[in-house]
Amino acid sequence: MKLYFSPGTCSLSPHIVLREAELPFTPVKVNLSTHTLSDGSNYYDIEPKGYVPMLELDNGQRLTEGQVIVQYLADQVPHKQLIPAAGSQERYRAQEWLAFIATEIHKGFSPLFSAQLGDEAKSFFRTRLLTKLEWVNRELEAKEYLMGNAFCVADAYLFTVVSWAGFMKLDLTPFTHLQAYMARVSQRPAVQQALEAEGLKK
Ligand SMILES: N[C@@H](CCC(=O)N[C@@H](CS)C(=O)NCC(=O)O)C(=O)O
Repeated sequence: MKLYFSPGTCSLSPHIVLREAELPFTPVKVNLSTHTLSDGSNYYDIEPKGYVPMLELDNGQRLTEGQVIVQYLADQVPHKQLIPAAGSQERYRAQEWLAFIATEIHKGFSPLFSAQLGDEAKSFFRTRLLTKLEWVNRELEAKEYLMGNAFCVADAYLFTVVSWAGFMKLDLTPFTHLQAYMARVSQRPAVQQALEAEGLKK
């Protein structure tokens, strides 16, 4: 398999999951400023939406959408229990988290990265995003991970997007449970390996 990624972006989530799953893969770095690969090829010719992450399977099929990619990966290694079994009530719970992270948190950050938006607009989006994170913080009060006491692929995704908070002037200090959670997830060996491989280790 090949993972098309760009360091520190949302592709860190499937990168972490690949390492949690101990699945062999080849990372392919995408320059998102130019949408090119290191050999100069146009990324839009490979992924017409121009987004990372993209997973290329050994049979040549290409999968996009981070929340789908991480479920595919987890389903390849059921013994690792990275997500509840398909069809179970708990699986829908995990999907509920993945969808919330994708639509409310991941895409909640997007306006903050915009070069077009001014400070006033960004302040509006920052406040809105903080209300979502406040809810997540409350959810984490009595849990180690989003699904309870076991790490799940949704944790790789939440960790990835919340790690952008520092760059975006989001003050997480009131969110003590979320902060403890971020520290907990960051200590996982697979997370450390992924951060190291992407050149993100402090
Ligand atoms: N819907 C996609 C969105 C992925 C996405 O937003 N990727 C960003 C990086 S975090 C990207 O590739 N941006 C490049 C661009 O907008 O051209 C998913 O959930 O996987």
